[in-house]
Order: sequence, then structure tokens, then C-alpha cells
Amino acid sequence: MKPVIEVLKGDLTKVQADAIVNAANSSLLGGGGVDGAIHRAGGKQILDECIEIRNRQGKCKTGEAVVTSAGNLPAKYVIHTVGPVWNNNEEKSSTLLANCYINSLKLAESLDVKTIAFPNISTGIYHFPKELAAKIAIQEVQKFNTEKIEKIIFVCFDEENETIYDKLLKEKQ
Ligand code: AR6
Repeated sequence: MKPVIEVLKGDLTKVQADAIVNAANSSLLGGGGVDGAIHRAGGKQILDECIEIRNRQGKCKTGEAVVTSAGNLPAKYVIHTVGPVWNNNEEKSSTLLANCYINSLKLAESLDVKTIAFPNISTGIYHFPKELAAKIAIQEVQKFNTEKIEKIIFVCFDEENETIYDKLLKEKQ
């Protein structure tokens, strides 16, 4: 089954989906950008569960993903993944970013998630080039084989990302 792919402009914390993905850092203890917004809107429950995960298995490595409940957010789950910091090593950074999408989708699949919403991982504070990041994101979600996920939403906070996603997805039709 191939999930429907949608592009939305707006705030991920307001999105009604079974799971939303957080562009976290390896500490899992919160930060700025979308991570800060998710912890602020979701409340302490999310941080408490992140601390439990850290105590159990240590930090989250770049490209990997962990899950918590979503506290006060409309979603059921928050999948926290750690994107790469852009450092001009295109090959390595691209593989790590692809892993974020693959591991988040695998986790979502294991949780019977039907709709999942992604932010534009690594394209803010971590400075990953937006167009390359979008190409990787779209490629990985389109390659992903799923029995359960019906809809994947790319939530773009800025107009530049929205334009890039719209353009790339139109080209693929
Ligand atoms: N909803 C949707 N997208 C958002 C929101 C929001 N509320 N806020 C920002 N974005 P960033 P990164 C977009 O910086 O680059 C944190 O401190 C933003 O415009 O959130 O992966 C973490 O703790 C951009 O397109 O994440 C890490 O330390 C995208 O989300 C570090 O930042 C990602 O930007 C991770 O950096």
C-alpha cells in the first residue's frame, strides 16, 4: 500500500495525526525550534517519558528514533528523531537524515499509526540545505513499504520549505 502524501503549512503541534515527529537532539531533553514548541505545547508528560528513555537506554543517536506519548497535544504519539547537523559531508549527512525518516516510519508502523506528520528535520538550527533535505524526505517516504500507514503529512513552518515540497511532489506526479 502506498500512503497519501500531503503538504501542510503551519505549526506541527496543532496537527491532528496519530503520530507527530519531533526534530530532537540526542539529549532528548528538549531545545529550540519545533522541539521546544512540542515540549511547550505537550507539557511535562513528554519530558518525563524522554527522561525515562534516557535512563533506560542512554542518549538517542543521530538517525535513530524513540517514542513517547503526546501529552496535551492532539496526536497520540510523539516520535523523537535526531537529525544530523549539516557539516558539508553530504553523503554522511544524507544517509543520517534518510535514517531519521526510515526509523520514524518503522516505529510508527509498529505502533499501528495510520497518519504521521513530519517537520522538515534538520533544516532549522541544524542548517541542512532545504532542497536536499526535502528530496531525501520525499524519496524515503515514497520508498517505504507499509501495510498500515495511510497518510504522511509534511508540515512546513516556512514558505520556502512549502514551495520546495510542492514543487518536488508535483514533479513526481
Ligand atoms: N511546527 C512545524 N515546524 C516547525 C515549528 C513548528 N512549531 N517550529 C520550527 N519548525 P528545528 P533542526 C521548523 O530548528 O534543524 C532544537 O533545538 C523549522 O522552520 O526545529 O532539526 C533541537 O533540540 C525547520 O524547518 O530543528 C535540536 O537541538 C524545521 O522545523 C535542534 O533544534 C526544523 O528546525 C534540531 O535542529
